[in-house]
Amino acid sequence: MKTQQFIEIEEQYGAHNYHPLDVVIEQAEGAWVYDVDGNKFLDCLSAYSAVNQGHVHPRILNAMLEQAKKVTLTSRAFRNDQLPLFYKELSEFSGYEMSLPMNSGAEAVETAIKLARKWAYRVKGVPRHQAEIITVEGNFHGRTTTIISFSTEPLYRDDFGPFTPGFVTVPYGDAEAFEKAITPNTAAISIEPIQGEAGVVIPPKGYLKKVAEICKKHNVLLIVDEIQTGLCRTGRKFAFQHEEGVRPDMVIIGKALSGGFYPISAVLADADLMGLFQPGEHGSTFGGNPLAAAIGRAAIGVLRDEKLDERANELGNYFIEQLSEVPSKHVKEVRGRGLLIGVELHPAAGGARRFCEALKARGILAKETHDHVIRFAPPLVIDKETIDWALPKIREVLQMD
Ligand code: IF1
Repeated sequence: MKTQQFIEIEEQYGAHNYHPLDVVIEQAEGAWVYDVDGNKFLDCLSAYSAVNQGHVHPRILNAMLEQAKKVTLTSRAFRNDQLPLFYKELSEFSGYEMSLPMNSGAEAVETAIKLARKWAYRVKGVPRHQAEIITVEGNFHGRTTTIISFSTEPLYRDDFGPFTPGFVTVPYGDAEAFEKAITPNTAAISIEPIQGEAGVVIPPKGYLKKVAEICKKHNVLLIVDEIQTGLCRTGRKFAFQHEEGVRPDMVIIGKALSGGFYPISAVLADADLMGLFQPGEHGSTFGGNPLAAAIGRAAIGVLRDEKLDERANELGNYFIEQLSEVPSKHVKEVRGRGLLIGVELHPAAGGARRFCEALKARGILAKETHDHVIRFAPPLVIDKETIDWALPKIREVLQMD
């Protein structure tokens, strides 16, 4: 079967909740993907940063296959021999004392919300069911009904109410507005250190540090969503580490926690906070299963042993610098940290989608975000030669009429 046939079947039988580029991928390795017509593409999306370790990383694949032969699912009614080692690995990697494993990113966000609320009632003394969580404009934390309740994107939200109460929105990048919004009932603020979906939006320098200080001062928890920015993507293990002295109370991770093999997410926190969860209060059939734990251990091992943070930092600086030097009437701004890069186009450019189509025709898969931004986020195992292969093609596309 060829591309067009696959697309027809998909359109007929599948829900139309996406508008993908018309490329049907059947295989992948490292930074490269291959379609059903025999074309090869450089992946500049990395499944939204889920394959930081590169597609089908052999070490993670091996861990998955070996574990799948032994035991895949026990439920948390019984213990398994992989989860303890996964916890330990996560703690050593992150510097947080404990973690709670879930599956999708959205579930981990829900977990953090529940933990923040419990902390508000049991520790801070907020009257029951009055806890507020402050969120920011342009946020993206997932698709559940509670999470879309504090989305500011009409497309994600408007047809799906009624909404979960208990959320307040302030502008992103404005620490003062955050401080003003704090009430005695405020449990937490939740932020992405860089807003991915909003178009690789980097807040002003010092913002996160300021927010962290305000949190301390007012006894409010700082929750950082590192689902997209964490696990080496931005040139640090976590993007919050770009500012010195910031240590969030909770860090949410997902995506690359499995290197793309399996949905694995987690909330990281110290024992005084994570210890608030009591048996029965939270859980998931698949969360922390032995297959996930074995995959997660290998995925973390790859990030650490291949020093993918350093690699993302070096190659990201190079890629951003090179992109910044492209003379193009369409480009408004090139911005990024590590290998999370956004090229924002002027509105007159006619939208980023046609540029992504043109990149695809030249063997590069990138995805527009919010109409005017092209996102470049290749797997972190990409090398300089491959970036140098892509640059002339990107240049050509940015210089189209
Ligand atoms: C889709 C976007 C990216 C996330 C942050 C939580 C989640 C995500 C910071 C939820 C997920 C994904 C979801 C995916 C596309 C993608 C995305 F454009 F939609 F916003 F990456 F930029 N926090 N982001 O970025 O994690 O439940 O999906 O595992 O198609 O919705 P999830």
